[in-house]
Amino acid sequence: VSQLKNKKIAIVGMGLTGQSCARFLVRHDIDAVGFDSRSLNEADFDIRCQFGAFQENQFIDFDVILLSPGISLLTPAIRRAIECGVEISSDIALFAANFSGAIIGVTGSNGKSTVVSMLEAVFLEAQVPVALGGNIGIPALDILDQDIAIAVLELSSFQLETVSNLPLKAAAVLNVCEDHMDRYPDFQSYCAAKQSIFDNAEFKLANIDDKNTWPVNAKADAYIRRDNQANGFGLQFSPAAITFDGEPFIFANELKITGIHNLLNAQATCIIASQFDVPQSEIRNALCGFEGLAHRCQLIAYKQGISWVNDSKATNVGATIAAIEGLRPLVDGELCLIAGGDAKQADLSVLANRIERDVNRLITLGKDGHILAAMKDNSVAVQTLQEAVKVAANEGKGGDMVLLSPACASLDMFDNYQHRGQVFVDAVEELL
Ligand code: UMA
Ligand code: ADP
Repeated sequence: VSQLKNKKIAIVGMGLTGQSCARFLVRHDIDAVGFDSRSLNEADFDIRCQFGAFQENQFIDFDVILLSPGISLLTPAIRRAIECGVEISSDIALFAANFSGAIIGVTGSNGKSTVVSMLEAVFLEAQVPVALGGNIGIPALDILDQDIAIAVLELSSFQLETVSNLPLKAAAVLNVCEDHMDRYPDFQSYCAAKQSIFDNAEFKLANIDDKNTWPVNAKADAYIRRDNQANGFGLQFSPAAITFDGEPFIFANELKITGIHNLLNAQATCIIASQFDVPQSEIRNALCGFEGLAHRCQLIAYKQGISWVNDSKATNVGATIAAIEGLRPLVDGELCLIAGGDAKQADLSVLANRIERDVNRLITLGKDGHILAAMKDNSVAVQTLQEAVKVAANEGKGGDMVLLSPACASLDMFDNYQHRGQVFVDAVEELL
């Protein structure tokens, strides 16, 4: 904190992150100015603010910018400030510099929220004081003053762009697939942002099947894997289980959540928790009691003999592939997929084989729905999610599953993925 005293600080972006930075600085009696390109009301904030479109030279006279993750480093006013020698920092960097406990960082295109929530459950079971922060929706600085030994941070690629050498006790890159391609020049830049989580991490966990998750100039200490191995945690199929030292440790049917992807999430949790010496019995208890998070492959209703599943959080292709792979084996009848939205410039064609093979009926909506619609004969394009639910109900029969797993962001039609999920839940509730 002392390094920030007497510096000219701009907080750029006054959403959740910017507001948490402002509160932190005010608590430490440090002055800053907040900026946001929306026109907001200054009275709502703890610091002086300026609102409106960013001018190219707006930030060049500051010493430090605390940048929100939703604002790209390529924004002209930010680029200009960097050229002029302004230091870019963030809430995550401030958190790491001021937290005295152990930090665990989890990134990846999918599974971050699930894994950090599983870790929280495991540490609580072991009576280790823990808190979650970061991309999950709780700004990291808001957990700084809690009396905790371990902070588990969900870190997005955006958040990783504005920190370097994060001192992490353990770091994981769970998986990567194309996401946020509207923000990165290419897929490799997105992967590089994720891989940077390892730069100063003591224990590095990557995914053996995905080289894009591996540390660049170092070796991973452990891998998430789909095979069984003599030492450490692994996976077996039929019967599906997480294994330890070659033997079943938790069978899939002991968990309340479904899908191979969730077994892999649980496996990642086992590996990280073991690094912190949590006894295996407590890891097991916590994972077997874990209910799963809303909007992620969540069974929300069983109506007219049809299972209705809300996977609104599937905002990229990897999540939708995981949902189809995980849920298809549970369906006796037909699988009807509702998908589409804003693909964020990702290549959706990697879904084509899955849809062709495992989806019986496809209902599409949203900005990029037409790209998906072309992948299946007789797909139905609709204008609203309510209409999608009606079509799915009219055409469905007992034993079927209707799965909302859009493979796209929701922002073309909804406030966020929670809103999209709730609209789906409400529409299903209205069915007789
Ligand atoms: N803003 C500008 N100019 C711009 C863009 C944004 O002024 O060009 C302003 C907006 O008007 C708004 C503020 O910046 O007032 C929003 O900042 P933000 O987009 O960084 O959002 P926050 O409210 O600070 O929330 C962020 C994360 N949002 C993003 O990364 C987009 C939240 O993740 C996170 O929970 C929160 O910090 C706490 O750490 C959300 C998210 O969508 C859930 N994340 C993406 C994802 O999961 O795919 C990465
Ligand atoms: P994130 O925080 O990374 O977005 P979530 O746990 O919120 O991850 O899950 C987001 C979406 O990804 C959901 O649709 C969920 O079913 C799916 N998912 C969760 N874990 C995995 C995984 N390991 N691999 C692929 N998809 C996953």
